[in-house]
Amino acid sequence: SQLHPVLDAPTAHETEAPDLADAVWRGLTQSPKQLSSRFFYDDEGSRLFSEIMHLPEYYLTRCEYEILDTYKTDLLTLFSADNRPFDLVELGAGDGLKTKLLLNHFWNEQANFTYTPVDISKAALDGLVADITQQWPTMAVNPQHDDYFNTLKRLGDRANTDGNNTRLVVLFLGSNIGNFSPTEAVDFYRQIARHLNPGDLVLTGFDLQKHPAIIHAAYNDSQGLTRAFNLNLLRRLNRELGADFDLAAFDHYETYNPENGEARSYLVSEKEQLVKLAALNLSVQFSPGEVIHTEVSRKFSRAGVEHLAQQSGFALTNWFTDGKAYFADVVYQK
Ligand code: AVJ
Repeated sequence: SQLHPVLDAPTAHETEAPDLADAVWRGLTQSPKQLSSRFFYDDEGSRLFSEIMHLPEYYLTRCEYEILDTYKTDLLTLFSADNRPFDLVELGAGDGLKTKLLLNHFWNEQANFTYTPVDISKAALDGLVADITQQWPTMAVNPQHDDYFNTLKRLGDRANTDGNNTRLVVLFLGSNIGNFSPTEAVDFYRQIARHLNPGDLVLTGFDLQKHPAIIHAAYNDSQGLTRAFNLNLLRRLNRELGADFDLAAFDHYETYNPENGEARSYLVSEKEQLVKLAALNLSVQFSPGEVIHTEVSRKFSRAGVEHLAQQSGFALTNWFTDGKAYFADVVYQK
């Protein structure tokens, strides 16, 4: 599809992602305070998220697993259309739980493909690659320890130099897209689109709008894992920025607004307190009940998913859902 020429200008995401120190400085000196959810995923955060995926309340992973299992044959037909080899480029691969289901099917069908998992957690990526080489010693795997935006640059380079026939299939599963604002999502997909060739595909997992209580419970689990995941961000700042956050003096709080589909996570200061961040030479005052906003997990309508495709230069070709229609895995074609 054709993109508007203005989109060829570099965008904010193609410059270096701001490092932790800069982002934390800005986030904690503004009002209301905020920290980006992309800082959740240190090694401990990635481990906690793997546990969250097994929670009874966290339906997202099970629903997506069901979809991929049900439609794996259809997906292989789409990915390998015209007998072209394909490269599965997975953004934010994590522990690859759901992807292994696809890899297993593609391998058994003797599909001609390579797997390129991308993750910012070295531990998660190493674990995934170890698993895969153990299970399929001769599978072509090219792990990329990097963030999405750097990887997108490389995707672009490959698209420009590749003389071969390989179809790029970008996987962005698990409703990771939900962490982006609507504007960021369009920007992100436009960047992907710019680097892809006609016939290349993107498979995205979208968590869908449903009864608000079901969504709220997924981010407010009874075992307190989501709470630990949220608070781990403060532990990371203590370690990496010499901060002295008292983890017992902050609480986890979740809201879901069914009018706009936004689940929002906060850390709440339990009392009046002063927190020092030595590496930033910064002291931050908290009033009782004051919050740090840490995450948005956006829930989509079908119209929203269609709109994103239109806005970013893709055609929506397939819409796969689980039996309860809680979640959708959607194919966009360039
Ligand atoms: C990995 C971003 C999809 O938003 O559902 C899980 C992260 N946060 N519980 C989500 C998360 C709290 C998750 N994503």
